[in-house]
Amino acid sequence: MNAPPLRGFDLLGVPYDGQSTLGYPGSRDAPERVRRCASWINMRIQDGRIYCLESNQEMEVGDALFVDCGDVEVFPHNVLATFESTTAAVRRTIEGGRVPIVIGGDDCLLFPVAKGVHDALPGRIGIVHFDAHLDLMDDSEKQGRYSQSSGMRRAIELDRVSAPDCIQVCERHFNFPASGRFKRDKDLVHLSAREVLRIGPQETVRRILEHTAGADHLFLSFDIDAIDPAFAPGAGAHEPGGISSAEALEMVELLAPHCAAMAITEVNPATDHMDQTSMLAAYLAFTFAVYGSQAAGHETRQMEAAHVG
Ligand SMILES: [Mn+2]
Repeated sequence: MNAPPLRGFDLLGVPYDGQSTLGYPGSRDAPERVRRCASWINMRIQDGRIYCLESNQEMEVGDALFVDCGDVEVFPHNVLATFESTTAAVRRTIEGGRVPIVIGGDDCLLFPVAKGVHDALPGRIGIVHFDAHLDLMDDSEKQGRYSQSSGMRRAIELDRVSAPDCIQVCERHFNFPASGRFKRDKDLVHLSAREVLRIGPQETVRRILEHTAGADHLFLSFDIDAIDPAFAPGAGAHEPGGISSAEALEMVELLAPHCAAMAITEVNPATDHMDQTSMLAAYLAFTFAVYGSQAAGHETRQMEAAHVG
C-alpha cells in the first residue's frame, strides 16, 4: 500500500489588533515573536524527518512541512480591508494545496479565516472553537459588528457554516443570558473548561469529532485564552480555570489530522513573560503541522474519525 502524500503547512502572520476593544491590546506583535520561536523548533527537522519524544519515533514530515510565508497585508484603520486580505491569503494557501496556520492578531480574525476556508473548500464547514469566551456578540454600540467578541457570530452566518456542525471548547465562567438563548436557538454547543478538565484530552477530542462528524472540513480556531493564564500569561484576557499547556498540545495533536486550517489568536507579547506564551503558540502551530502532515487529506476525516479513541 502506498503511503498517503504528506500535507504541508504555511505560517501566515496577521499583525492586527485593531478590534481589541476589550481586554489588552498588543497581539499585533505576536506573529513576529511566534515565528521566531517556531524557527527554533523547525530547525530540528533533518532530511525531512523529525524525532517525536512522545512516541519515541522518527516521523517523516518532508522538507516543506512548515513554511513561514510572512505577514499578510493589514490596514490598521480598516477592519474590512484587513479581513479581505486575510481571507484571500487563507484561500490562496488552501487552493495551492497547503494548509494555512494563521497567527493573529486579535480574535476578530476568526471570521475572515473561517471565510477563507469556506470560500476555498466545498461542502459543510465545521469550526472547532477553543476559547474562554463565546465570541457571539452581535452588532453592538461599543464594539461594532466585527470586534474580537463577534468572530463566531459572524462565522456561523456564512452559507455553509452551520452552528450544529461547530463546537466550542474551554468556554467558562459567565456570560450574557441572551448569548445562552442564542446558543440554544442555533443548537451551538460547548464543552466547558471544567468538563474538558474532568474528561481529559482524549475523550474531549473524541466528543469533538463525534459532534462535528457531519462537517466535510474542519477549521480549528484557537484563542490562546482557552489555556489558563498560569500557562499562557501572554493573552488578551486573563480568565482563570483554563486547561494546561500539556492538555492543549495533546488535543491539537489529536485534532490536526482532521483539520483543514488553524488559527491561533490573542497571543499578546505585551502581557507575556519571557516569550513563554509565544513559545507555546509556536509549539501548538508546529504540533498541528507535524501530526496534521500525516493525514491523507482532510477529505478523509470522517473515515479517520471512526478510529479515534
Ligand atoms: Mn477569548
